[in-house]
Amino acid sequence: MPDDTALMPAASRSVADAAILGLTRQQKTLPAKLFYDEEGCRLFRLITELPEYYLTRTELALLAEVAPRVAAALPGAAVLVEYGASDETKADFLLRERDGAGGSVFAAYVPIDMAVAALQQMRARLRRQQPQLRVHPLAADFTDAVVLPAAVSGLYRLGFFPGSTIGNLDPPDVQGFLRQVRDTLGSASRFLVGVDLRKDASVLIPAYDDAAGVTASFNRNLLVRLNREARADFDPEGFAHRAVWNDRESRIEMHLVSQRDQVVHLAGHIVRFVRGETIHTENSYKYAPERFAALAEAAGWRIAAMWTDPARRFALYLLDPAGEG
Ligand code: AVJ
Repeated sequence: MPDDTALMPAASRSVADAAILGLTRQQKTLPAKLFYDEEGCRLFRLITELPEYYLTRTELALLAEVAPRVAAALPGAAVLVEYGASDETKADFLLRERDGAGGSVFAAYVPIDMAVAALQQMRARLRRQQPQLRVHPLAADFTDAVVLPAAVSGLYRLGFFPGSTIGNLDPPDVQGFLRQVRDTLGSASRFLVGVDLRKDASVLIPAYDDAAGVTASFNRNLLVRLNREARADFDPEGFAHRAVWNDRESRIEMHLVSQRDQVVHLAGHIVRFVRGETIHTENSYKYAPERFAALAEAAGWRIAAMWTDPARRFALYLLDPAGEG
């Protein structure tokens, strides 16, 4: 049985420290990973069901098609290592794959996430539903260097990074992350990555500024969280949600726009806003296929396959370590 010490969060800078760092810069920022407290996770799940948010449903349809092919091409008993795994919905497409003899393709699953409670619930569910599967959760930021549990060392490794979460990283960080995954997974591995593709702003903007206002609540929830966890006194309604397409950087930016001159206190600091000033809360990069391929190749991977939907909105990349068969 995996032990619970593996679920203790790695030492990380506190929420308040991260917020102060971002809010004292010229362009105020907050790190996107702060979105995902319990309420933020709930709001994000609602986002994935919005008519305008094409990403999740497009990726799920692709996964249904691609999972059997990816599983069939694995050379033997494997472990699935998922980066940023707050639930097993997507991994399940792979974990349920069976080999010719009816045995499961995956002997083990290593979900990596900062949400400890979510990891524990996932492990409990999987124990009931797939008792033969060994689940070794790792409580960590997916960008941290992780050490795979010794218990999976003999298995072929399939890395999995769905959801276009990779779009939250700036391109230099993407390269560093891909290289680190290459080092963690080693040469007996493959890496399946979900990437949202560059497309017209008329499709992108509504996906990040939906008619029902769920994304606006998701964005403002950052302030609610800071009020609770960082001794702040934001008036969330004093900030408007804004989504902008930055074509030069090929990214959607989310901002919170101060609706008036105002002063906010946070963990003993004073933060001043003028009317119209913004807090930059998220980048969501959208990749041209050749651009993503270039980043992956520069990080020691080779494109083994790429699948996309008919409208070419979203892509799944299967990467092989460069320089091996
Ligand atoms: C979870 C990072 C993939 O960028 O589309 C959704 C987060 N932000 N709506 C994305 C998000 C606003 C999402 N990722």
